[in-house]
Amino acid sequence: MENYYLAIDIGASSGRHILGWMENGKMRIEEIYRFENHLEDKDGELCWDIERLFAEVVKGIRKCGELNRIPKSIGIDTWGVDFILLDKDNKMLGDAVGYRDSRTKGMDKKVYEIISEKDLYKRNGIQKMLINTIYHLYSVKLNKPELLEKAEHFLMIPEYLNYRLTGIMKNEYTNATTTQLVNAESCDWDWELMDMLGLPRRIFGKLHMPKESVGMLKPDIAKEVGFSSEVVLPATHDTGSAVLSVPTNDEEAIYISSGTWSLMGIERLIPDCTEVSRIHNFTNEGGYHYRYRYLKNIMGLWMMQSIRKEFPHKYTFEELFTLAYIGRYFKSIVDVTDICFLAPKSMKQAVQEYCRKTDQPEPQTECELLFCVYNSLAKCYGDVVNEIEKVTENNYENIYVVGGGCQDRFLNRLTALYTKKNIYAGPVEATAIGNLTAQMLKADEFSDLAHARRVIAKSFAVKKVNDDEFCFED
Ligand code: LFR
Repeated sequence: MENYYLAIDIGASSGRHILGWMENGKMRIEEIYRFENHLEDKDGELCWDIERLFAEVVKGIRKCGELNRIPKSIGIDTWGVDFILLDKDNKMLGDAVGYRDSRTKGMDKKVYEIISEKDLYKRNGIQKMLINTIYHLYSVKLNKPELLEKAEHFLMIPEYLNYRLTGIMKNEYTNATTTQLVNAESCDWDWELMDMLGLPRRIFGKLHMPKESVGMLKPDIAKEVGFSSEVVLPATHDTGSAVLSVPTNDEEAIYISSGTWSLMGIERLIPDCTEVSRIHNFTNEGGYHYRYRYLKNIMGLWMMQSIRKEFPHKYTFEELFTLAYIGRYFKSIVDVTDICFLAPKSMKQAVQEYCRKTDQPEPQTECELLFCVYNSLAKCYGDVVNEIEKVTENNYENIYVVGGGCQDRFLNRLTALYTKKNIYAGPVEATAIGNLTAQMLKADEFSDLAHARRVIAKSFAVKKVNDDEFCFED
């Protein structure tokens, strides 16, 4: 009988339950459940429907019982940054407001009145993004102070789901670093910073590391799903899990975790919180085994997903590639890290407006629009590679694209053109594989991370991007 492990990987647009097990020295995975996710407007705020997400989590777990493949452990990862506050009776305070909500507008200035941007970066090395938890919490403090006054617990999304499954609250390190409230050296909450900002220390719990146990499913949940199992902590930040499964032990490799966001960077053993690093706006997110993800957030496939929603036809990916290829004569470029693309009412209009403001021709057709976004994304990848090489004073030959977005052959081809590196694409389910890997490391299926990565490299398709595809000579 195999030992099964269950990864529950929830992204901004969908969630999935993936069973993993070892077979003849290779990791095998099978998706057993999938569900939709999206932000929705609730009383003027962009929120996650956390009750529905929890119900979906339970439904997917029940599927394991139906299939008679009972997992030895279960791990949940989600996007970072977002949190839930609980009161003294462990009841949720307010809503699960999503990171794209505009409540953080102007909060950077407010925070910098207390601590300068430079000093903040020196402490945690986290890139400045208005989506970071620190700005959301500060907005709650200024605009809904009663919530923070009543709050007894701060849980990030996966931690809240774990709590609902087990009755146990545990904060996890990798996701905590996305709050911008964790000190990069001590790898613990920055209590001094919290005091400065007037955030109550009491709500933040001890930080736990990936591989630690959360607890067993509560009896009522076990009854509902038909079995009991241990919930463990993977890298609960999805990007932490995705990077764990980059299929190489080459310390000199650049990765792109490609999904709703494109997270591009390298793995390092020590953080870089210098002024040079800050100016380039690189982040030092906490990873498995105290590794750091030195990377940049790029708006990623979110722009493509949003544009597709505005098209009157539902094109297949192949059709989209063809349309984009036809538009290759169109040369306007937008900055895909610009905040105007975070949550626009219409992505098409946001792109057009950006071009207008920067005195470039506006894309009119679907072909032009698609190519403009693809081209801009890939150009940004090229720029980020240059920045990584400059800041680290190193050269890199290979880029590993992991996650759902690695299936985008058109983007991969443009990435090769702009970066002039070897591009390797795969695995597609990187985040779930990383989640499973942490669980399997806990269960001693692998001796260490290097062993796990060797197994991942031979278990899943990783394809070198072929230079002959989509000719751009003309
Ligand atoms: C990717 C991701 C990024 C984080 C963004 C917001 O899914 O987790 O790493 O910056 O979502 O949480």
